[in-house]
Amino acid sequence: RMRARTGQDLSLQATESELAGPLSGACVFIIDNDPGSMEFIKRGLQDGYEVKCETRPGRALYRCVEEDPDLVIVNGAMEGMDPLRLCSQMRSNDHMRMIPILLVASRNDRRQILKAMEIGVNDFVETPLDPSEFTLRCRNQIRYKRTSDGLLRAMQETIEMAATDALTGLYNRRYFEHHASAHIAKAIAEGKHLSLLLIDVDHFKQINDRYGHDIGDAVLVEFARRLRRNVRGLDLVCRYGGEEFVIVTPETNHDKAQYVAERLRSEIAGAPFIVPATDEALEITASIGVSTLQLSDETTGSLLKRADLGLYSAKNEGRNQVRV
Ligand code: GH3
Ligand code: MG
Ligand code: MG
Ligand code: MG
Repeated sequence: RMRARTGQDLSLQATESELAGPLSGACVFIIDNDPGSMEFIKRGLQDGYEVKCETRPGRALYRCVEEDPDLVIVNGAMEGMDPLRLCSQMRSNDHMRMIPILLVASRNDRRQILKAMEIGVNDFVETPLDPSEFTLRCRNQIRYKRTSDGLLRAMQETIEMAATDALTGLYNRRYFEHHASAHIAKAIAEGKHLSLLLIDVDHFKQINDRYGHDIGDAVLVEFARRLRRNVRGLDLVCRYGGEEFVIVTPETNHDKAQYVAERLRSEIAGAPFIVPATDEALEITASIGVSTLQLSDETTGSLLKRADLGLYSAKNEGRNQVRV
């Protein structure tokens, strides 16, 4: 059995109990505007499912998105409406794309079955229902849904991990390199301002040397937190390298960028960093180089280069300062 990082079960193989019984906790949503046949379908399901029903076809799509079931069963013999139109709407709904649909079709309606499969209905059973076949087809669809849910979650986690710095939780350099250029291109296209801040912890090597690498790490975590808390949601905050950070601030001109940088500098220097599990309070400072979009051929590289020159001056002129 394959397990993702968080330990959730990807169910790539079924255990024997899963093959024999219902998949525990699975939610099945039945759509049928006839209470009698609805009851009949419901009774055909194995115990152990959480069963939800909707008799008003006009509400079915909305309810389904809300309930987010593991399987939708649609009675193909509903009176006064087109069940396949409903299936087709569900199939093209963004929130329902991954939810399997099983059609209960009449044995003599081959055209409906073919049409249903064309629309993307996942499976069908014919009336009169064969209870064992109904059970198995439901379970197969639910198991398939669970497997794809697990894979999707694992994939989302992987994407998130690939973009994130594990220590600080900020975006990493890879993410920065992918997205900074898009921010710049957008600013140029829309004629908007944009600035970049390059931030480096002062004498960080001494922190490591004096207090150890773990304390150094804790300082970086708190440092990142102070950066994040003192910029806007639309600013791109990244850990660029060891003790070096970069922030892209859209819609921010030269003066405003300097103001933001100065605020960050004072948020770092203004209050000591408390070392966890000791009473030690560390005075941390940072130097910041700022650059602002000037030319229409500006790139991430040219902005970084100018910010780096500012950072170099800030270091040379005594650290704990902002330079452009
Ligand atoms: P300056 O003021 O000139 O920037 O001096 P500095 O000591 O900060 O700069 P230097 O580049 O000499 O040292 C950076 C140090 O950061 C060296 C490296 O061991 C440390 N470092 C880099 N990444 C990490 C990390 O993830 N954790 C810890 N604890 N230290 C790190
Ligand atoms: Mg440094
Ligand atoms: Mg250095
Ligand atoms: Mg450095």
